[in-house]
Amino acid sequence: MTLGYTLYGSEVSYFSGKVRAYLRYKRIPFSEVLNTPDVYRNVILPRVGWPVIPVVITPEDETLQDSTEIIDELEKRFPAAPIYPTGVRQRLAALLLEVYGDEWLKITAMHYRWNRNYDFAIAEFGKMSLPGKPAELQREAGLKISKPFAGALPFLGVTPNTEAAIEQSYEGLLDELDVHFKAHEFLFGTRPSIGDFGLVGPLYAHQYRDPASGELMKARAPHVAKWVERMMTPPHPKGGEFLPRDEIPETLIPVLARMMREMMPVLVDTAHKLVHWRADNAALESGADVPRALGMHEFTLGNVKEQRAIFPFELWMLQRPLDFIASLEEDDKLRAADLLRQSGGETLMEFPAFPRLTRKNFRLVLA
Ligand SMILES: N[C@@H](CCC(=O)N[C@@H](CS)C(=O)NCC(=O)O)C(=O)O
Repeated sequence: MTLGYTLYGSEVSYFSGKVRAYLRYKRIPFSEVLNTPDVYRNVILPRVGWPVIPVVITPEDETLQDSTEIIDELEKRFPAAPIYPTGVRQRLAALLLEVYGDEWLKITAMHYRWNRNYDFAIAEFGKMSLPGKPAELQREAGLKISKPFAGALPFLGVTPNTEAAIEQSYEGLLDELDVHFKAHEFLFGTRPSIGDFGLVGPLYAHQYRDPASGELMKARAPHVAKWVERMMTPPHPKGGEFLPRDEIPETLIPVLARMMREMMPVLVDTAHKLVHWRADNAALESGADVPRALGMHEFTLGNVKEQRAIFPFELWMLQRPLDFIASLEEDDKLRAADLLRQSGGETLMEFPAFPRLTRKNFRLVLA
């Protein structure tokens, strides 16, 4: 018998860290089960249809998948200490930073894991695959099951051409966040928000726990490392407050500006590509599967250009802040626009239209 909720995931996994941190902050009773091959075969594939973590099973035996859907469902069931700020600017910034953490920092996380922490990562994947078996066997298994992950690097635009730009961008982000977390416990005060949970995905498993990355974080940005520790071991679960008067600390503007500069051109181009794909597939109806990738496009990071895959899933995530902006009344919309202008994100006020996306049976589909 398990108590409460079951989280299927692992310490090495990006989105498991996001959900684990959330469950701990909300003091939701859960047990965590490692995603061994048996678990994929007996639990995840039959319930979800494809191999992915994290998966949460509720006490009523319902299956939840995708960290965002898990968190939103649990927010309904455990409404005390909401992690969505009510202030317009804080809420918008939190939703945006969730998108940035979930979708863009994958590039950073995957680069550091597979180019800077390779042996550790293989050993960890091996332990997951063959728990308790000799290291040599685990290494073999680790090499095998890590292939799709390590092999994803070029699709994320991680190539020898972009490595230096990725590290420069990440170090810049660390510096910016370090200034912020020197003064604030979390992004918007003493309570973590959905933005904090989005950022801790990459910043815990890959960038704190993987040893070479952890050394870099602790040496260069000790306040970020302390924030990761607060996220994973909440100092006041179900407590803390968002800053009064919907304040956005000045120290977050450079972080939002970095997101807008790096990620926004990719999101805009992804929207155009999805419009074209929809036109080319005019016969498809609502509920039709949307491909995981729509070919490749060029992106720019720092001074370099590279190719990466076009991921429509990123627009499903972007719908969240876009829907929020669209829901605002005039005065609030002006406040949101003002924050976006300060961060170089005006594009979001007039983001190009694209076919609406939703999820059905744990898959991305046309709405
Ligand atoms: N957007 C999903 C992504 C889940 C995800 O990418 N999980 C990774 C491990 S952290 C995985 O299992 N990937 C396998 C795959 O994507 O094929 C979430 O928020 O949960």
